[in-house]
Amino acid sequence: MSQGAHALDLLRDLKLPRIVYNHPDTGKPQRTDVLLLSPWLAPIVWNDTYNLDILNAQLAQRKVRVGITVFAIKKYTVFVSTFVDTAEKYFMVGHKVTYYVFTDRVSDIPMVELAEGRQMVVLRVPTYQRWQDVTMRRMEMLRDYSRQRFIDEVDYLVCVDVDMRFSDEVGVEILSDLFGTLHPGMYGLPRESYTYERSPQSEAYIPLDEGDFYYAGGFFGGNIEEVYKLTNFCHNAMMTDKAKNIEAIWHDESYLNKFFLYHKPTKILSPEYLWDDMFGTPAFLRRRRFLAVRKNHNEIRN
Ligand code: UD2
Repeated sequence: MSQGAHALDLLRDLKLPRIVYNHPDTGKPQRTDVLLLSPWLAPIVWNDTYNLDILNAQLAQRKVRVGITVFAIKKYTVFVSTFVDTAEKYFMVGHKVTYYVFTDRVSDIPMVELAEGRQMVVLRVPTYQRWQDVTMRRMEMLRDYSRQRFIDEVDYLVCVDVDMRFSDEVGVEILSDLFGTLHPGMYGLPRESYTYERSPQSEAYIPLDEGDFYYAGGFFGGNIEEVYKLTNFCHNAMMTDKAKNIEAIWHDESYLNKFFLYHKPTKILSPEYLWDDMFGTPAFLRRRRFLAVRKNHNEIRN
């Protein structure tokens, strides 16, 4: 039997359970204080705009497998235990999750007890002297591992910074073919003030009259094909610039913003999904789900 026929056979036994919830009101938008849809009809995910029970039931039916990647290179291994401990509490609870921890210091990665259906894979990778290269080379490694490994192991990848902690639910509402996250520091600002790369010589260049949102480098993802396209684009653009001795202003984040401008994400996460308490707690922010951990940049990067 072909693989395709076998996959269809499995669907014969599909059960559609009854779920009871409030009737959606067609005359009443879920929220009026924030943008809920991009001009290309990608949902922007905010609290009080979705029903997680419905989404959980839908994705559990598909037995979705989620990979979450973090890089803990050099001293950043200190962030791993808080990251994983808090993810166990809040990230994709009840679903199949694989943590992929990329590191140059395998023996420094703590063993954390994980819930059923969850596992951790530690991947030894090279390091770079400059912190800028450490953060930028993530794109190359994510691309290569997507092809070698992730494509066979998971349905979606969530690629995040490690110096973070979960402090509230981050569930399957984030999943989509390709998703990015609104940067908390640029939220609500006019496009001209976004810190895109403004030099036309760079592959990351975005002119002043273009740009939808400013996306954060620390939280993006999608299915493996889309993450492959994204990381491949960013890595190649960085290499082209490097050959000309150019480095974009915000490193990988600048190239990510260029990619998203012309390959629009199919879902956008609100700043609830990447917040830093130094930006306060504005009224539109009903939940703070994933928070930056305080760090001394000089001390930790050197
Ligand atoms: C922002 C972005 C980050 C990246 C960077 C580029 C957010 C929250 N963060 O973070 O994603 O685009 O700008 O300038 O949007 N790392 C190591 N070891 C090192 C240095 C870095 O493992 O020695 C890894 C680690 O996973 C870290 C990530 O690289 O979380 C980004 O580095 P950062 O957090 O120091 O950069 P930051 O805070 O400027």
